[in-house]
Amino acid sequence: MTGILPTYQRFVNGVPVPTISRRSFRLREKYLIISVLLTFGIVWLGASFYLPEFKSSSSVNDSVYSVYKRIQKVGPELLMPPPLAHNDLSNFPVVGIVRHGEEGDDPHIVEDRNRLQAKIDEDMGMKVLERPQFEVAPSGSSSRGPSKPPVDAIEEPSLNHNINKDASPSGPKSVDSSHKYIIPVDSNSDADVRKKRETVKEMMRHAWNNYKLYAWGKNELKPMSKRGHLTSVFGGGELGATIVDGMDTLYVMGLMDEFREGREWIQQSFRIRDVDSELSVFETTIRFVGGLLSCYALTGDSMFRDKAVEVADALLPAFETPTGIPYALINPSNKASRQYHWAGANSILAEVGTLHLEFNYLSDVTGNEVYRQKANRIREVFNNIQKPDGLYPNYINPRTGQWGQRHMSLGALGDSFYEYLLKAWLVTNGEDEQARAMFDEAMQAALEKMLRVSQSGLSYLAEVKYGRIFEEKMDHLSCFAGGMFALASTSLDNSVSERYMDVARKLTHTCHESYDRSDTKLGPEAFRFSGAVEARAMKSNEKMYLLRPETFESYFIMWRLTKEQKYRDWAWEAVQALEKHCRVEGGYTGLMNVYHSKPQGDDVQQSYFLAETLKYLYLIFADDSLLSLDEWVFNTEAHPFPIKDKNPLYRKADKIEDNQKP
Ligand code: DMJ
Repeated sequence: MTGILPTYQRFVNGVPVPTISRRSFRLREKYLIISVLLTFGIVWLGASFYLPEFKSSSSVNDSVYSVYKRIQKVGPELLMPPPLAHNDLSNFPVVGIVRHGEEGDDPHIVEDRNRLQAKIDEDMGMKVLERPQFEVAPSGSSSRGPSKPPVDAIEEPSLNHNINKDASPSGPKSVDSSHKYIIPVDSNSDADVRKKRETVKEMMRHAWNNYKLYAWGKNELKPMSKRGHLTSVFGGGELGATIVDGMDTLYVMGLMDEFREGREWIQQSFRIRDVDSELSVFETTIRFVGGLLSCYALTGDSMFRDKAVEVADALLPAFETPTGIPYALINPSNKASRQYHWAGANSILAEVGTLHLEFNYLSDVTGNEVYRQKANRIREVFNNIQKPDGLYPNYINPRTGQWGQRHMSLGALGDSFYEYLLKAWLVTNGEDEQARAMFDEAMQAALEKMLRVSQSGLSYLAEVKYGRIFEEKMDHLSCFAGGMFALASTSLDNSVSERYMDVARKLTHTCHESYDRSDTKLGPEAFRFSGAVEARAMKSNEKMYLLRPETFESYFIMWRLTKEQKYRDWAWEAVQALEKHCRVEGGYTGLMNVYHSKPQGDDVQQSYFLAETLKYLYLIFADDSLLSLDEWVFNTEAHPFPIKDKNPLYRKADKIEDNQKP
């Protein structure tokens, strides 16, 4: 029998010597074995104690795999390339779809460059919130007051919500600051409508939860690559644009746990003053100031108002120009501002003309007039300047106050300027008469110069340059116009009201056609009317669908004002198309080509998808008392603003608070 340790044949000078076998260890060997065993035991005990996952794991392989999965999740963030240099032209593409920070095959960079090149070519010639109270309104209550929720029956089609300043001369009593918007109970809609509304709510949850999982605190989500998306309109930093933009949608849907987590992030982490890169004055106003002010109106939580003040204050240096018309971009940290490279010395009409609602309301809720003064100075320039053919060109030089290129559009670069003329009048309950007069004059000119009818009878808004039709093309962005004309029609009874409603119906129909004529049933970024082609995109960069809301915005307004079932039906078609083509495991993506039956995604979940697209779709299947058009005006990013003297949640400040003094 051999011993425990191996025996070796030993040689001495090449001659084998006899081996001696042993049955026991020497003392030194025993010490060695005991100390090896002791060390092993201590290491095992330590690992079990400090690494619970190691202990609980069924095998060591599982633990290693779970660590690998975590690194894989973090990986793309670590590998994300740094933002490009500020003066890189590719960072500043066309307004509304600006992106930067991601090179290579990001379709938006390619798209932006194409659009930019095209434009250049063209223009060279709370406290913790309580859950909303889902109460049934006491009988006899009105549908108007926020504390007196719902209605007994869906109202008859009403074209009569005309501004009536005499209705409440002193206005409703304002409410104390703890008063919150109460979501009205919808006791009227049938099971089918409720199911559709719940579908949209579930879409919001899917968009929010995936943003939370993969991009929390970043501006937007890349739903296919499951990571944050950098956008130059927000300076490429981490301002949580999706959180701020999506908050009021969460609130009106009653998603209060999500609302609370968003509020927590805004209070703890949203700090615009620290941003050391360039933000778009316009986008920051409509999404951040607008979103925060809506949350303030809905909840009375002063944290939202104070954050809105921080944002607006960070933008103010951009207004230091000879005319008061702001530059396009501002760096909050060093206060430097400048224009987009592609716009030369000019500011953009739709940008500088879309600050009025936010800046005026901010002055009202803080008592600080500085914001109103900024907005009014811009208004005065536009009121006094000579308008070629009664229209407003898309470019204006803030140093000279002179127009740039005489290119006019109700789509990109022009759109929301016109929208805000109407809404400034609506939200002041008719007080801002100048705005309504400017709106009506501009629309007279627009209908005369831009409104065209195709061979098959589709009405559309073409683009005008130097007084002539420039392109027989309508942007998806201009599809908000159906809703705008309808609001203009029903809010004032005058000689053009009927015409406005007729145009509203026709434009909304055309925008629906642009959806219906695609394989995905989602509408292209722009569509043309040229010979046999009608309401279809022709160029590849026009075939994208960027999760935009404008068409649904018009369906919503048309539904509320006419009660024609087709608008709900069209909205439901859109919901189904979004679910079929845009929904991915990690959220919702835009599409590269709406004419493909299986289109490639653009891998961006836009913040306005939560702020606007899903909000309008939800409201279409909700009762009219939810954000009633009699009490609320939606800013251009679908953030609801209370109507002065009509909505008790207006929350006008009594006096300038110390921390709000200039
Ligand atoms: C939104 O940010 C706003 O509606 C803006 O006025 C223009 N476009 C986008 C959505 O398409």
